[in-house]
Amino acid sequence: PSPKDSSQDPNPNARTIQVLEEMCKYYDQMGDQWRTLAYRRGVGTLRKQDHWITTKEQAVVLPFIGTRLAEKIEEIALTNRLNKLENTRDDPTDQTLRLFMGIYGVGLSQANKWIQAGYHTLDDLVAKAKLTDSQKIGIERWEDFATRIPRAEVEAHGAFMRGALARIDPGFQVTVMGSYRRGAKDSGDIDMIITKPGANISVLRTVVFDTLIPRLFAAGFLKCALATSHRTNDGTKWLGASCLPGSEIWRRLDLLLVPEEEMGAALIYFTGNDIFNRSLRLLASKKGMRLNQKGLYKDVIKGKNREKLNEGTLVESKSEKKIFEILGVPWRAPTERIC
Ligand code: DCP
Ligand code: MG
Ligand code: MN
Repeated sequence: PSPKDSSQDPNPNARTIQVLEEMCKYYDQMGDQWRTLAYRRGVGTLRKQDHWITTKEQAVVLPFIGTRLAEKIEEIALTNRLNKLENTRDDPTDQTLRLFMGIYGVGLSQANKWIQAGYHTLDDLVAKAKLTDSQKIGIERWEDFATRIPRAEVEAHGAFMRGALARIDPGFQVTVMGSYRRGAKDSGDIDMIITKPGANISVLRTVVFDTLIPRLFAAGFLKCALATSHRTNDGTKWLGASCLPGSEIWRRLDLLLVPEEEMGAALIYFTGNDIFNRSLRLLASKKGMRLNQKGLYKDVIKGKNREKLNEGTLVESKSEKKIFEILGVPWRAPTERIC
C-alpha cells in the first residue's frame, strides 16, 4: 500500500498517523490516560519524520516509540489497517460504551454503571434509567451533538450572537474560541468569549443572563441550558444549545464571560487545545508560577507534597502575548497550539 492511500495529507506517515490517532481517541474515551499519552507522543514523533516508517526496527529507534507501538506501526504499513482497532469497533460492549458516552455530560463511569445495570440502547435508558434533565436532552439530541459543525456555521452562530448583543449594547465583543480559533475546518461545539471593555464581571453577568439569554430563547436561537458537568460554575459560564434560523440541528454552545483585565488568560485557556494548556500550566508550575483561566501568578509557595500553600500574586492577565513572554515561551499563533 501507499502511505498516502486515504488522505491528502502530505506527511509520508499520514495513514499510520490516522490509524494511531483513532486508537488514541479510543483509549482516551476509555479513560486510559497512560496509553492515550503514549499514542499521542508516538504520533508527535511520526509527524516530524520526513520519510515513511515501514518497519518496527525503523520505528523503535525514534523518540517515544517503544516495541509495542513499533509493531503496530509496522502492521499498519504492511496491511494498511490495525487489527486491534478493528476489534474495538466490533466489540458490542465498546459500542454501547461509546453510545452512552456520546450523551451530553456522560463520562466513562456513568456509562459503565448503565452497562452494568443491563442497559444497551438509548431507549433502555429513557424507559428505565434515572436521568437528569441534561441527560434527557443529551439523548433526544444525541445525533445533533455528535455531528461536526462546519466552520462557516460556527461563524454564523458567532455573527448571530454578535448581532443580538450589539442591539443591547454596542460596546460588547464576541470572540469565537476553541477549535475554531485554532483554525479547525469543523468543530465539536461552539465556544465564545463575551466581554466589554471597561465593564466588570457583574455588569457582564447582568446583561448576559438577564437580557441576552432570555431574548435569544425568545428568538428561538437558544434551545436549552445544560448543567455544568464538572467543577463549580462561578457564574461566568453558560452551557447550552443554539440553532440557526432555518436549521433543525441543535449545536452545543459554551459561553464564557470575561472582564477585560482577564482577557489574555481567558484567551489562552479557551483557545487550547487542552493538551497545550496542560503543558503551559506545567511549565508555569516548574517556574514557581501558576497559570489558570484568570491569570498568571508568581510566588506560589508549595508544601512538602508540592501542594500549593497560597494563591500567589498576579503577574499578568490582560495580554496573551505577555503571558507567553513571562513564561519564556516563544509566541505560538492559535493555529499552532495543537499538541
Ligand atoms: N479546555 C481545557 N481543559 C479541558 C477542557 C477544555 O483546557 N478539560 C479548554 C481548551 C479547549 C477549550 O477549553 O480548547 C474549549 O474546550 P472544548 O471542549 O470545546 O474543545 P475544543 O474547542 O478545543 O474542541 P472541539 O472542537 O471538540 O470543541
Ligand atoms: Mg469547542
Ligand atoms: Mn466547548
